[in-house]
Amino acid sequence: MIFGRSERGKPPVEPVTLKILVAGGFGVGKTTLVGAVSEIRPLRTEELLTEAGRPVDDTSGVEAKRTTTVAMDFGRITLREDLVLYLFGTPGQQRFWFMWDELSEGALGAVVLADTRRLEDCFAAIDYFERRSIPFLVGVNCFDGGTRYPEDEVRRALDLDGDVPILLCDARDRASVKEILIGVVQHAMAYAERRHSPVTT
Ligand SMILES: Nc1nc2c(ncn2[C@@H]2O[C@H](COP(=O)(O)OP(=O)(O)OP(=O)(O)O)[C@@H](O)[C@H]2O)c(=O)[nH]1
Ligand SMILES: [Mg+2]
Repeated sequence: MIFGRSERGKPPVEPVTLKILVAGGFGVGKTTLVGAVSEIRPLRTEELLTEAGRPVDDTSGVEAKRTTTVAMDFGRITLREDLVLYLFGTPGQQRFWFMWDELSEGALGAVVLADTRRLEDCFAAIDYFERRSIPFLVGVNCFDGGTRYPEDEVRRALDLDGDVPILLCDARDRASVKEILIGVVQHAMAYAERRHSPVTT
């Protein structure tokens, strides 16, 4: 047998690895989402929300939250034998936003998680990706007790371009999160194709 080749003579598949960001405001479920799909134990950087941070941390609407991500979440999921996603969850609190530039380096696309009870919290993330031309989709995390809004209402409220996909999800559910991630990859591929194809008039 030739070294590095499998029994049947087929070379082993080198998977394509893609980097996806998971962003959004404070407490929308970014860490939960990465944890729900990762096939490796996700790397987390959670710290307790403290009394000292109270004046700068905006916890309105998520008062029950005890910890927050201070650097990033990291996880991995194999979508297909030849396609592996590396997931990078961003910190939600504004004081850690300097991390975003590091994390977004080389990213194929992003998920902006949104909570319909605090939609305005994801404006900054949307703005960030729009400015840098990083393709993203909006995942509306359906928290219990949150009102369900029709897609076009969410689109209008967030002032999103018509081609930005909006998908409902449950950040705790593996299958639901997988769908979101497949959506990001498809959207990013279509985006890249549009950018590279010659303009026909
Ligand atoms: N009911 C419900 N609860 C959720 C869902 N997603 C997350 N949670 C809960 O919401 C809380 C916040 O989740 P995190 O994943 O820590 O949020 P985060 O966006 O990483 O927060 P920061 O890193 O602090 O910005 C946790 O207590 C989760 O259990 C959801 O889809 N439904
Ligand atoms: Mg987090």
